[in-house]
Amino acid sequence: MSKVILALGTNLGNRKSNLKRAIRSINYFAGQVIKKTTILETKPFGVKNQPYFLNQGILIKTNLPPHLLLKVLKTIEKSTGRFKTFRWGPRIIDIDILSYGTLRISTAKLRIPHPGISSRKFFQEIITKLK
Ligand code: PH2
Ligand code: MG
Ligand code: MG
Repeated sequence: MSKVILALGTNLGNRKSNLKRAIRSINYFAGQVIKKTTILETKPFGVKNQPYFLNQGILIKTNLPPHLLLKVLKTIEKSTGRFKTFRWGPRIIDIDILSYGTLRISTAKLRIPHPGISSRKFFQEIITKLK
């Protein structure tokens, strides 16, 4: 059983309800949600001309190995209504793996810890709050 920190982000549709629905599915299909941060409203980075995001962090316990977890999270993104836009563009829901126990992985599909942690203040806030 591993402890995994996930970051959720949404800036389209009913953002609060997108977070709620995604967290329910994560709890059911990916692993038990044991902690949640408060919801943060954040200025968009990367592509600036888009709606503000709601971001939230959760800590889960999972038995899924990292690549399978990634696959399950992608499926949950789709079932929550995510459709393709563009890199850093607006989205209904984004679920990113920030850390997976003490593991370090670097493959074409998956990097853990998340490579954006050092440049994104809210990722760091999420990690501090969930540790
Ligand atoms: N996600 C992005 C691009 N920009 N900006 C904020 N504030 N929050 C995000 O989660 C975010 C973003 C692509 O993953
Ligand atoms: Mg992201
Ligand atoms: Mg993502």
